[in-house]
Amino acid sequence: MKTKLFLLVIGLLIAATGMFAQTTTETIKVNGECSMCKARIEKAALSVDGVLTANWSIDRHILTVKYDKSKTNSDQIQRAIAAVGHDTEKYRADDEVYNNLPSCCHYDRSRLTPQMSLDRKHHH
Ligand SMILES: [Cu+2]
Repeated sequence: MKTKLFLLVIGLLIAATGMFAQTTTETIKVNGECSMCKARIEKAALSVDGVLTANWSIDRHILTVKYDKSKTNSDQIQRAIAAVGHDTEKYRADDEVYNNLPSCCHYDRSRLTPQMSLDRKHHH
């Protein structure tokens, strides 16, 4: 009987831990060109509440983000990045914002063709 209770308590503890620590790591394709882009992309990702780490690879154009699933999601992070001028796999940056980037940051937009435009997507 005692063993059963013990297992129940352990089970509850594991469930409770799972509820609080919902950290996940994800890789997202993000368009960019140089180290300035890297700084801009990572800053935008980290500005999202719940994002713990962000690292964008200049060579691979891949952002690796670690975030708390109970606070944010991939969509929100991609929206924040598109808002500063970088196309992600899901969201296309506003043309005006993109055009205002320094010329060294003008990446080839045909490399990624996100279907959703940022301004047409409403918040949930
Ligand atoms: Cu750049």
